[in-house]
Amino acid sequence: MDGMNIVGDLFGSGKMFLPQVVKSARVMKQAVAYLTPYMETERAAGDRASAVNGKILLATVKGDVHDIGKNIVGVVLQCNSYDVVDLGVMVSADRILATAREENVDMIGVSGLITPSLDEMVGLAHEMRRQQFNIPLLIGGATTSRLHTAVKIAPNYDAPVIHVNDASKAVGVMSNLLSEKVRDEFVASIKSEYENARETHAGSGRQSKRQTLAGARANKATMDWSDYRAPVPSFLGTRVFEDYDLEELRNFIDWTPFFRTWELAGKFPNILQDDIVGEAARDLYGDAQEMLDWIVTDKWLTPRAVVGFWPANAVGDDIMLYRDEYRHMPLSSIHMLRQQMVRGNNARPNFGLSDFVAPADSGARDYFGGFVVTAGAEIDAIAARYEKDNDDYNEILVKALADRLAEAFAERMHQRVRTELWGYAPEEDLSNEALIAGEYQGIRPAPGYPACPDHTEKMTLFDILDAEAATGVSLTESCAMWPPPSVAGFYFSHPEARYFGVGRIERDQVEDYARRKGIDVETVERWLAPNLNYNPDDYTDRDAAAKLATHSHKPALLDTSVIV
Ligand code: B1M
Repeated sequence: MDGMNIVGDLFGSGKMFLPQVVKSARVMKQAVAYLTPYMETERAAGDRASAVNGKILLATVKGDVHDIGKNIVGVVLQCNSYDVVDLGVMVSADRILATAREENVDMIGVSGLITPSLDEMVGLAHEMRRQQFNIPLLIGGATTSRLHTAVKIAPNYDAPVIHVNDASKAVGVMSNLLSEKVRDEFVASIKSEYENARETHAGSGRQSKRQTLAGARANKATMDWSDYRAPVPSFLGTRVFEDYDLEELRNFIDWTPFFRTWELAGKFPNILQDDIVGEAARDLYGDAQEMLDWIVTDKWLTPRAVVGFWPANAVGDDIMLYRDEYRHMPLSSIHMLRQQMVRGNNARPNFGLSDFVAPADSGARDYFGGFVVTAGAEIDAIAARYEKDNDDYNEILVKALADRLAEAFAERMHQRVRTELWGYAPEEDLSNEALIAGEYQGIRPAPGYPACPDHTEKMTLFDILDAEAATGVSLTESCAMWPPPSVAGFYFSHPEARYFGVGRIERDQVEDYARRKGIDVETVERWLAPNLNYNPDDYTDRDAAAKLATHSHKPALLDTSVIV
């Protein structure tokens, strides 16, 4: 424990790096596991007081499957002598709160990486107030933010609600909250900081000026469809790829994000020679290569994919997929969003992904593709074995490698799509670096990413690919994918297709989008919360009904759900 305190201090002061901390924690955890029966006997005999600083419950919220960040936080806290009750992933508010009572924890820390998790956190705070809890609630995970915590979560609960940016901050926050000496001052300063954040946010009104949806559509990106004709893919419908060769996928790994997961900043391969993190990066890379050898040689994982192509045309902002080349029978509609930012004198277009598919009235026969890939469902059992052995280091390592293989699989399948399966770039011959830099024709945006931030479009994609039956990947209620090392996305072939961020959108687009999808405005607002350029609370039901009534007379609005 004394040794771990030194490790914790060195990590806090930037003299030790995460992989070294997690490895040290492994030694401590395994030693503690050995000593626990003796310590419990001593404790029962009243010989020894508990050496624990405090107790926290950690969980990834309902519907979300990401846990590497949460696990790292857990290890760092344990290194600093905090007791951690980790409930794992996809944990409901009810279970979190029941366990918090049972375990008598000092605080709760929740993690989430996708937009729907933000709403779960708001619900949890609300429920904590209703059930009269008074322990602090800590919020973490990519997509959470100090601002969202201050504006949306904290007002629902009376005890402290604090955003924790990364693992290195978690210890400070927890120790401040548990210290009789500094607690009140710390809580007051967070309270006033969040109050200020709320005021600034409320005062800022609209984040920035947006144009109407009609204006944005008038400024869409236009392609010359007589110039580019996508070739007919080598098959229409779906194709399943079972038990994909791991050795082949290994060559497509992008290593830079792997080091970011371990909080080592720098680009691969230069990071291996970095003056500051080089040594830690080299050790980690060596361990990763050794584990990859085992994964490949002993076939620890069974990667599976499904890829599909359909005849398609853009219909307004949506992409209509047809059952066959006659294009009379729609199969489904993929709903897309459009940028509404004001771009000076409209010198740059307001992009929507449908701009990259030939419009139905262009006379061009276009195609559209979709995919789901997974590195393998076995990851859960492999990680559980390491967890049982108190080996957080290898548990995190194997999960991070499975994530890399999932992304490598998406990269490799995309390459095969361009050169062979769709075959619109048969001559392409690019190095892995060029692939990572995206130096090829076409794009593969994924639902949830900035160009198509609505996670629910995965439901349509899964449906048309019959993805669960084909790959074993399923969607949670928040549209996260299980198993976690999985990626789902769309293929666009047009040479001018490019990535962009939809950014913030206005109420007129949300209403239009809700109508196209055949769902209510409030549901769209929940799924697209970070993209709204307005506060949904400012719209009463009556306003919304009135607006809908006005809009429904506008012929420019398109209702593809009726066509489908
Ligand atoms: Co994806 N992904 N991803 N992804 N991915 C994000 C999260 C995203 C933000 C990228 C983006 O759009 N810019 C985006 C979510 C957008 C949104 O919803 N708002 C996204 C998406 C959309 C997706 C998919 C849905 C894409 C698709 O296929 N359609 C898909 C979903 C996967 C699934 O559902 N199973 C997907 C897939 C993947 C990969 C498999 C390729 C891969 C691994 C995912 C995984 O974790 N299993 C991946 C990755 C690597 C990322 C990014 C690039 C990095 C995530 C990560 O591992 N970070 C991420 C973008 C980003 O974060 N910049 C992104 C490292 C990790 C250690 O950090 O978990 O944040 P993190 O934890 C930190 C802190 O947040 C904090 O401390 C930790 C350590 O410092 N913290 C806490 C976390 N929990 C805490 C709890 C606390 C305190 C602090 O309590 C006390």
